[in-house]
Amino acid sequence: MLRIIKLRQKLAAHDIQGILITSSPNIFYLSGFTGTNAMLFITQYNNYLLTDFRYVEQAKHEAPDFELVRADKDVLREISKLAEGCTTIGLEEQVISLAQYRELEKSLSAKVFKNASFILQEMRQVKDEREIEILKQAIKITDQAFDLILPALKPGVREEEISLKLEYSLRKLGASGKSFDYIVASGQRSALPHGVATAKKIETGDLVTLDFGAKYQWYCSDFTRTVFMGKPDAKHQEIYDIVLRAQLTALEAIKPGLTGREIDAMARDVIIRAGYGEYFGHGLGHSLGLEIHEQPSLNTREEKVLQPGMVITVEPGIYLPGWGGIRIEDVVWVTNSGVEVLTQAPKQFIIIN
Ligand SMILES: [Mn+2]
Repeated sequence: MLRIIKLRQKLAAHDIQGILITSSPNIFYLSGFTGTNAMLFITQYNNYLLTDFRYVEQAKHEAPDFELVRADKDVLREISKLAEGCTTIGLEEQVISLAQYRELEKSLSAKVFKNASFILQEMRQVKDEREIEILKQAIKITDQAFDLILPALKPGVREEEISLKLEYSLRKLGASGKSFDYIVASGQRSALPHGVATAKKIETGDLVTLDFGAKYQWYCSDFTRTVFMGKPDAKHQEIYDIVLRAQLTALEAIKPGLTGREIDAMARDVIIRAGYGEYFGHGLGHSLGLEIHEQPSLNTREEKVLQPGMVITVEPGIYLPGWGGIRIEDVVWVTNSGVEVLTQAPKQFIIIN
């Protein structure tokens, strides 16, 4: 209920009398409901959860703070009844489709619609104690899965097989699924920052970037390491060291009060000074929680200020087309004075012979 109270304060501050929540992560965040078909409608006085016959019992159990409205067919007609006293209705602009919006305009023709996506985004930025505990566990099992995968990395093994084994390990360790399509990018493919696993076989002399994460109790973890198959040359080690230095620089610098842009610049500066600035083409990191990418980010444009309780990735990389790429990603928890690095996996250049 604490979340509902906070939400109501924000609705009042933005002169919104009712908010319609349609995205699954926000529905879960506010109500605890995990089914696939529901909407929430929340006013200053009532919380409604609208769902169909299939989910009635589940909703009673998972969302006891909500008044259940069974709507098998015309959900919007039900909402228009609930919204009678509201003049302005908040919508999640980022997730509502044009078709849904047109329907809403028809059913709620006298209402003013306001974007309210940012309200939930803001609320979810700072994690509470329970969320931190779940994220820590999600990260712990990801560390363990990395340990377990190292013996499977051998010349001749397909990237897809590694991806499957990672997912299997994570699920054995308690994950309910994967937090995104795993990146297993070997050889020249490691220069693709989002090189999802393919049928390519891992070969001696390859850099192999593994980027994966668990979905655990609805929360996401995210993790990246690049390892080497065989005997790395001086350049492999040089690039690895630069990426690591950039990452450590950011980990030491992060604290509440700095903007995402300022943190990004500190890590980026290390890579620029080493002469590889143009090969680090993405942002330094992103928050995560119920979704793999949340607000705020660490990148060249982010003006949002870090606050205690945020959980964010730090993942610099250097990608040289035709040669390969290296990325190192940890998840950190912003504390009152700095950070706690939640990822425990080793960070030295792992060489597999
Ligand atoms: Mn990431």
